[in-house]
Amino acid sequence: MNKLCMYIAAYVIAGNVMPASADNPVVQTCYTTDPAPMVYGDRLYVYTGHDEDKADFFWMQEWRVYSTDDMVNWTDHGSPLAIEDFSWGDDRAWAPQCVERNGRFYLYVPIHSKLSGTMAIGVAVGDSPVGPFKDAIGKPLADGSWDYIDPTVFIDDDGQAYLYWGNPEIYYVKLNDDMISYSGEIMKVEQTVEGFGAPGPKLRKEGEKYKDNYTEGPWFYKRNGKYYLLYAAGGVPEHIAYSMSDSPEGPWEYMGEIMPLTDTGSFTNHCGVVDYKGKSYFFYHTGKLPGGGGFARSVAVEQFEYNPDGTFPVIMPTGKGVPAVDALNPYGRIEAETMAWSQGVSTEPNAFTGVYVSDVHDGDYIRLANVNFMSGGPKTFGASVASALRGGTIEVRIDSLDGPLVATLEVPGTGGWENWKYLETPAVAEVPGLHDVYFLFKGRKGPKLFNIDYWHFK
Ligand code: FUB
Repeated sequence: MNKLCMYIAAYVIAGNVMPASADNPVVQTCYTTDPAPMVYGDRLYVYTGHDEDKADFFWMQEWRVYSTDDMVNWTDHGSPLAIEDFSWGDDRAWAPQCVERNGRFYLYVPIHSKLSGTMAIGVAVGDSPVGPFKDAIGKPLADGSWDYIDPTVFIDDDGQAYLYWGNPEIYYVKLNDDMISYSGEIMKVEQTVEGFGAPGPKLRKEGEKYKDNYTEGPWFYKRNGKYYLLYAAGGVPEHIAYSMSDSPEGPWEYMGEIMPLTDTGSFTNHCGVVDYKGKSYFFYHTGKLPGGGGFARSVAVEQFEYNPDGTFPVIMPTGKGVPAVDALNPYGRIEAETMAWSQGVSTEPNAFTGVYVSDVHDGDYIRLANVNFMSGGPKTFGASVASALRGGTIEVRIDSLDGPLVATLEVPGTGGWENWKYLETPAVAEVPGLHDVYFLFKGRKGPKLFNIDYWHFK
């Protein structure tokens, strides 16, 4: 038994319940959409769109990326790519997907093209999974149709990469090894009742009831020799359905619904699927964050198991989220923008510190899940903070917002919202083992209190 398992066993034997799952939606600091998970190294990254506050359409301006190594605590890496990074694009930063090839990261995105006045597919490249990314070719990879949205990329075992996309038609190309160009024509998939539950949009008969129909948001991959195409289906409101094939270019067989229609508060849905640390995860979006809705969506995740024959079970949206697959070690610098849940706070980027936690007000809090204090518990708690006003207090509590107090850090004014000061305070309680940790922010009611860049238990 390794050390972590021993601690977990001791915790459970002692009669404690493991505080081990995070809630949906995954991100609470802003609206996030169209999740595209990617495993690289020992982390899981999720690329998302970003619904603007109070939007009345998908007026989306940037893409964002989040990562985790335990499935419950997510680090906000900010926006690695935005509309202005494409000289030829001017609006609608819609559903992205990233893939790694030979140590470089290729991010495929739909964006409104100034050149055609319709939607187009762009490709950006970066040297790290969290960017920054830059337009790889200075022009669209595919342009000239309102159908050109929602690219999904997959590199097959023989090295051939495929890019699928489209609404309401389905298109694909074979990408060249450089990942920024393709060979041959853009192919259109023939939609049939057998393949997708209905003929293509132009051939559907008015008034006829079909099994289902492809709408948008394809997610293409291979597992155990079978190819999968998952997609939003049924028109709006959308559910998620899928088709399977023995070949990357079809023919496809319609397999049924994965996430049926339920009242998620969002009339779109958009999925991404990934295996990570031995478990399978289904990412999607809802309108469930406070203030959320059809144009204020949020990424959520469910764990699932494939049926023995490789087909999908039905997956329903939950508010519960997924169990932890690892514990968070708090003895080291942890970015403050790592959280299982938060209330009230936002995040902001800064060229010097990277992303930090901002908009901290009295009563706001951050929760971290499944934090392993190991045998002794911490001796000190410290944080790098900044405040242009009078500051406030960080109360560190475990297991609930009014759980045992571990430390209280007084934050003074530091002379600026980005004048960082590292401050430390002794821990007042021994809290060995696994706990959820709450940072509860207190201070004057009304104004912003302080910003936090990172924290540290010793
Ligand atoms: O986020 C904008 C659009 O909404 C996406 O491209 C579609 O898949 C739908 O989720």
